[in-house]
Amino acid sequence: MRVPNPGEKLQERVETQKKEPELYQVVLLNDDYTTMEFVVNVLESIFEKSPAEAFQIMMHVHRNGRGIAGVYPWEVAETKADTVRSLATEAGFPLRATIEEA
Ligand code: TYC
Repeated sequence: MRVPNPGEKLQERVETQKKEPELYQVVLLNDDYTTMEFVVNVLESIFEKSPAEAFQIMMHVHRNGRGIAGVYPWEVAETKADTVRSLATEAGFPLRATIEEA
């Protein structure tokens, strides 16, 4: 360690640490095969949307190719996206869900 000369102030070194983002979006992607009803059900059951909001989000994804199902801390977002994937696989639909920094 460097010893400061008498009278010399030790310069405080501020570490600039990059923080992980706090919140993540679960993004649903459109496809031609998953039924509208299935996507609405997913939005209601996994993302706790009202029937009207679920329908709106589903139609947004259908028209625009992608849309945000919800915004959560990383663990929650990951779990919800996993649940979407396994429900879709079980039902034989190719519905995809991804996670992005919010
Ligand atoms: N495009 C699908 C259809 O016409 C509906 C759909 C909406 C699929 C949203 C996926 O994330 C999705 N049946």
